[in-house]
Amino acid sequence: MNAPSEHETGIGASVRRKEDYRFVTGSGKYTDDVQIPGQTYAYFLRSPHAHATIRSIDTSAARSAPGVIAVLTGDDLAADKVGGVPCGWLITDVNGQPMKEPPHPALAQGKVRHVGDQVALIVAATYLQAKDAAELIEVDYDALPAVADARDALKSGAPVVHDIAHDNKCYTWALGDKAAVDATFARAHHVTRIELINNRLVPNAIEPRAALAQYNRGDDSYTLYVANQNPHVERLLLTAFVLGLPEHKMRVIAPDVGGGFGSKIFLYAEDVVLAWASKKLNRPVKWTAERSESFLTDAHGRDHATVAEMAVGADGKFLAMRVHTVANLGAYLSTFSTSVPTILYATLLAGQYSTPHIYAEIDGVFTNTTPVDAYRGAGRPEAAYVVERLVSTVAREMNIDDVELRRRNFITSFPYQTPVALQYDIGDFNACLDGAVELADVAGFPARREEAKRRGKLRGLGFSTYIEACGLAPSNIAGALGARAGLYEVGEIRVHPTGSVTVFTGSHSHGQGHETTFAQIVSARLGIPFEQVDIVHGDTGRVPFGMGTYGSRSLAVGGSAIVKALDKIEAKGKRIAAHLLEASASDIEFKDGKFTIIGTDRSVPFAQIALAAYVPHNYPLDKLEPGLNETAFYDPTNFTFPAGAHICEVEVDPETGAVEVAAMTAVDDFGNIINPMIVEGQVHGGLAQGIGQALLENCVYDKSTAQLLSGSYMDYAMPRAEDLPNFKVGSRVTPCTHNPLGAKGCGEAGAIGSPPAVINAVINALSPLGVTHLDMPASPERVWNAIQSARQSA
Ligand code: MCN
Repeated sequence: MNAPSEHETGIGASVRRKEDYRFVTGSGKYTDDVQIPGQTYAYFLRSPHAHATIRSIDTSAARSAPGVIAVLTGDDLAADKVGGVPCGWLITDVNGQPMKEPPHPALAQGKVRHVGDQVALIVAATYLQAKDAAELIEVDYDALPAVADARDALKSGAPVVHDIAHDNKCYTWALGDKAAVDATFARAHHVTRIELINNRLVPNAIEPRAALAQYNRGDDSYTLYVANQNPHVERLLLTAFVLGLPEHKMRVIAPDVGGGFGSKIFLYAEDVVLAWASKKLNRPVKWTAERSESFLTDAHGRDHATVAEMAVGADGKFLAMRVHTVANLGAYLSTFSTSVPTILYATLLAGQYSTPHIYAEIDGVFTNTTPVDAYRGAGRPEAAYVVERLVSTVAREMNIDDVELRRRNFITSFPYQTPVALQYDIGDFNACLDGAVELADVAGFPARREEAKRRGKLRGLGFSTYIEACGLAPSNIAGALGARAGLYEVGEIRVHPTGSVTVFTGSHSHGQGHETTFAQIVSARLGIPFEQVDIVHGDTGRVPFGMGTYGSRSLAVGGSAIVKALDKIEAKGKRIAAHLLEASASDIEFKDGKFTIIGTDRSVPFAQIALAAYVPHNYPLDKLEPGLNETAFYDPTNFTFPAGAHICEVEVDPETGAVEVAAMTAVDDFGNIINPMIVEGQVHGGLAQGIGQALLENCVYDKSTAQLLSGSYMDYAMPRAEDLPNFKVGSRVTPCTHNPLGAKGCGEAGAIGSPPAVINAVINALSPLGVTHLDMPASPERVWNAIQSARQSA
């Protein structure tokens, strides 16, 4: 299964993933696989109410249940002065005031605010003993009125989630020139207005969240194994913000992690409680979520309600765009929750278009629901959905062809400064659209539509030309926008005396294949076999520092840090080679794995330089230190801007409302590509998630009780293979202008571009009946109802 060395392994080669050997043979090591002598098991008693005052908690019976070691509550946490779970990103309100940042105790103190809120920790010798004992805990709740929908939460008289405030608004945030937008709308030839719901999603990684905390009494330190995408940030928040410890007193290890899709970037309340309990009990404490807990407590995604308008000229040119979004933040502020509907959403509302004026206003709102945070795409799918639904609605209302309208409004000259803060460095939107139109055989669509009609089916074609900002982010920009940590990345390369290499990266791989693609970069540059490069990630005890993986940043930022470290190795290698070859370092070039005196055939291979670096007598020690290890940080000067064109073709059965995705085409521009097969796999995964959101997935709360109604796979429909067609995937390349690899991110694109393409296709199919709007997911029931009401009003 390991890629054989005789195969091409350089940059651009479709090398098979070296980590897959471990995964398909069951040799992976996930958090739940870690066993520490003396470890105990944790179970969390969670609130059955969405909103309630806790009058009392009686833990006496549970404490004496078999196997129970301890039962701890919010009072114990408060007595030990353990801080609340912090938010990682501060937002400034439109009136210049900071957002409301209510406390988030890791175990409820006085009140519970969503179903699943943590009320008590039970630690026992076995997991089942802990779970059984939880049933013996008597909690006297005084149920309070609850609110689940963010728009309801803004109404006067709505239940207020946090006592620190009179209402549920966390912030109102705005971007763009409102006066210019309003003035343009006043004189527009045509105005299109749509109202959209971006449906709430549950992340559903295959591996549930898990953590195992160990306190080491000997040196007063902690080791935390945790299924996490971001171990250094987890450590920073947990030590500095919550436990009040110096960072070096905690080692966070995120071993193999079975998918995250954003939901494992955050510091969760469970991690805080486990770390604290491990010291209090002086025993390792392990917890692995059950699937029903994942539904209730993994941070959810999306949940926007938006009104969007486009002002258009008689020639179909976009003149101005106005957007108002109500974003559900849930009951507490999860680590990046505040940045998702603001910085990551509103800044993408220009899409691929040269709309001169844009104004967006966002209300971030507390409700009695699970916290909402980043989920594959994080803000950017929401933006693409608004823009692309709006554009296709303009096309229909003004009777302009979908492709033609997009072309008329595309940005064609770069760099391009959008009216919503971002500066796109490069792109070729026409090239991706041309490619997709050809691959999807758009020309043949009318014939396919006619043929479907003869079978009694409605066929539709939907377009989406999206852009996203990846490679998060320039630290200074992120800092100015409220981030509490820098967003650079680090790469350390250790060259061993035999010339093999270990790379320590601050990025984290939990399915994206970094062990393969990063090894491709290093082996190609140093001219050493692919098998001689190992990648280490996910351990604060081994990797010098890191900002983790999210926002499709690992290659563009983490990969670039590795390239910078390679630059340093090459520079030092030249000095060693110069000494060995008795030449000047400026006369040495490094190519094809050899250091050569330029213009001669006198050269030394990399492996010989590596050995020489460890043999101090070969060169003056006072001039050059032994070894060939280098570390570099990379902080990008801009985001990267992957973009593409997605075209979906659907067939709708008007009798049942069932939608079949007949074809899905994606032509994307990810800049230079390291491994086309891995990139295609990333696109496939994203498309599956995007189609899942558009047609199947929906996280539903009861409006008045705020109970989660879709809390299991019986009620929450994940896409399965039979729901998906064979994807048609293509690529166009405009290399990123500012990172050394010329690469842009690919990990989220599929989930960003596809939902609007799918819904535009369904509306296109139903438009002959007069249907003009549908919300996601376009379930058979929704589609059937839309057909019936269109027929009735016809
Ligand atoms: N790559 C490449 N050439 C490019 C771009 C990327 O060869 N031009 C390769 C990279 O080297 C890497 C992979 O493609 O092996 C993805 O790279 P990148 O786009 O940098 O994304 P990240 O590695 O930072 O992954 C994060 C991204 C996000 S934000 C989510 S959410 C997501 C995703 O990736 N979660 C995933 N893909 C996932 N895939 C799996 N299996 N599981 C998840 O949880």
